[in-house]
Amino acid sequence: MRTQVAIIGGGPSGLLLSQLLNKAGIETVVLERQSREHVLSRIRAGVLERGTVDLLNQAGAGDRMAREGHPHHGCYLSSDQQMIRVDFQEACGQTVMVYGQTEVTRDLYEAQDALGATHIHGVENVVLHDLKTDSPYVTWDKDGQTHRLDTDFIAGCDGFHGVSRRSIPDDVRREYEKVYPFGWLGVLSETPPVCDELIYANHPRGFALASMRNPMLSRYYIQVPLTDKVEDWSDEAFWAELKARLPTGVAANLVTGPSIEKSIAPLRSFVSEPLRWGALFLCGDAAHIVPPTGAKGLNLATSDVHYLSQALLAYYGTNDSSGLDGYSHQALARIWKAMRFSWSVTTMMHRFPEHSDYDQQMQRVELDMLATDPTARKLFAQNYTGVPL
Ligand code: RFL
Ligand code: PHB
Repeated sequence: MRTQVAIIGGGPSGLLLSQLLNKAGIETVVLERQSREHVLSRIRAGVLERGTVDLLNQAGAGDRMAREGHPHHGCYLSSDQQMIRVDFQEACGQTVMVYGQTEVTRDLYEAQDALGATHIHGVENVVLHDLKTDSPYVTWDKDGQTHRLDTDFIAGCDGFHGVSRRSIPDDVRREYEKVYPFGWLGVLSETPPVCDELIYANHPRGFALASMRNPMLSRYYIQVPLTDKVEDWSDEAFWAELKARLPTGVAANLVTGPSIEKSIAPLRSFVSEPLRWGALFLCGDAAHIVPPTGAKGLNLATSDVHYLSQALLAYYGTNDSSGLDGYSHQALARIWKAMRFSWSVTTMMHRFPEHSDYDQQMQRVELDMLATDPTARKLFAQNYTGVPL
């Protein structure tokens, strides 16, 4: 079997890349470890930057998002009882789109089906071979047989636990990592959102986030110690803790109900450099992880895909390989900006076990600057809605 671009991983990065390339007549094969149903059952991101929305439209996968997504013109940061609104439109002329990653992924799978793109699910033991030669190939096991795919390039879109990043030799790869001493407990519930915009809450009991998917589907998170297990948290205990962390006036409007999903995600900042090794190019969570506080993970994955798809189009269109040569440098410049923003919002909003009164004062003054200084709000809004591609 032969293709032009082998794509490892059928999450949002892999599907979007495959879609953009197929639309331009470049052949791809997507190899995904899980079933399509499993990929579509993962509840993750909820906030899309303008650039991500544009890219989904360009990929021909934006129609349902235009009908069912919710443009947001601002968000709130709360500091104990104080509500600080950042008006994105006023601060930087941009908006974001609230539309779940699950829906993005579903739309991309449907767009791929319409183009007749090739996806192979249930692959095991994927191995990347001869990456530094002109004839790289991929092997995997399925149904008791080993299969082989010869290819020009390989896109590693297989997330943080995938095989692609680890195929770059240890002495070439440089990793930067910061692990935070807490996680987020997330709950999805079929209840009306407590507020019509997102609220990021800084509270002495810990961080909380009130988010949403649509007018009858809420997504809430609370900061929890890494030692907590999902089983430790009944729905009642979750709602009580969330209420305690939101400003009293907001908490009074909270509608509670049974959770339809509940999970804990640890928080981490991570970058692996370079993004290219011979024929292999890394995109999305395979190369970097941000803590979810800045809503950047999915958006960074799509910006990587934008740069890589442009580079591949130039290569196949006019034999111009400068985009491929510059991919790692170009994508990393944007990745590090999102790393800084995600780290700074995480640091400003959470309770850290080691934080002193001094650190608490630093949080207070940063929030106060956002409340009082239009320049501080502009910088926040520019980063939240996404630095230009
Ligand atoms: P994914 O989504 O992890 O997909 C990788 C795919 O590769 C498959 N795979 C393999 N396939 C073949 N062979 C192997 N050896 C393989 N190993 C793995 C996996 O099964 C999977 O299908 O990575 P991708 O495509 O790069 O997408 C990244 C995003 O999923 C991620 O950055 C976001 O979800 C992060 N994120 C958020 N991002 C935002 O932009 N805005 C948000 O509001 C936001 N909220 C969040 C988030 C992530 C969260 N969690 C759970 C980590 C909220 C949470 C709670
Ligand atoms: C979500 O709705 O899941 C969500 C929204 C904003 C974030 C993180 C997660 O910063």
